Amino acid sequence: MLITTRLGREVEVNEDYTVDQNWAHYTADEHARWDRLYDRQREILKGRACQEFLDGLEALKLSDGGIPNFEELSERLMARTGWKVVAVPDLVPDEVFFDHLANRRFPAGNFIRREDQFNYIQEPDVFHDVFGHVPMLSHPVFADYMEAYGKGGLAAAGKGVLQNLARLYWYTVEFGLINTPDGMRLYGAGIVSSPAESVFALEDPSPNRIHFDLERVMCTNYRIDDFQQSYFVIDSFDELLDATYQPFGPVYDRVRGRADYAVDTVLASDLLHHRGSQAYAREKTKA
Ligand code: HBI
Ligand code: FE
Repeated sequence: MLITTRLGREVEVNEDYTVDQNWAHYTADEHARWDRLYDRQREILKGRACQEFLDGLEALKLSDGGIPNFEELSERLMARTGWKVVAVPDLVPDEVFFDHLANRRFPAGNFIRREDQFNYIQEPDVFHDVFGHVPMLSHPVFADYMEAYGKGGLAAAGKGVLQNLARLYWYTVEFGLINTPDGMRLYGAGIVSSPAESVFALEDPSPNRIHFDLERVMCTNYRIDDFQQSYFVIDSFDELLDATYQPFGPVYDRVRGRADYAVDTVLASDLLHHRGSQAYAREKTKA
């Protein structure tokens, strides 16, 4: 079928919104841009990203030179956790997205940001999707968590709780932090693919760092326009998977229709790792 992407491109896609990655079509400039994005981010992530992420990056050979070929990447990933990477031209509809995850397929954008978007792009391009998301999919427990999330999404359809589920994804898969014996580390794809947020999320006194709690997260608003004002911290990936291994039906019943927490709220019941000064967000509002 023919769809129009949010950037106004008309693209022919399969029923499940996938396309051919068309690896031969990347220009030398585009491959070189991947390499520069990779090198910069790899340096920033030393001592900041969790070991599971860094191990995935090595194991999947995402630094082989140029934009990874999804077929070769999928072979390596498949051997580890049974996941594969499929190409999509844009964000896909929620149900389609959930169906891919529930079947251990990660939909990754096949285009790379332009040079003038080197530091920031709102759309998920191949660098965010592959560098940011795919390394964690080589970790068996995280791989199961992503499948469980997809299944939870399919079960959420028509129940009025999609927003709650989207927040879970946001505060874990995209912006999650993890405690390790060496200190707090990053695992969220939105953070590890952003040079500025990699430093901010971990080191800035501004944001709250609150221990992960499934229902708390599902009721908390998030920012799409700037750094988060609260991050949620897990102790282990088992903690994350355990939280999603209960039937989501009763969880949905408890969170449906509940009032939202603001992005900077701290509750008496929160297990706080760091109470944010919110100085950064306040400065931004003044400006
Ligand atoms: N599509 N390609 C793509 N990537 C995403 O991260 C994505 C999506 N569609 C929907 C979606 N994310 C979220 O709205 C869900 O997690 C709720
Ligand atoms: Fe993402």
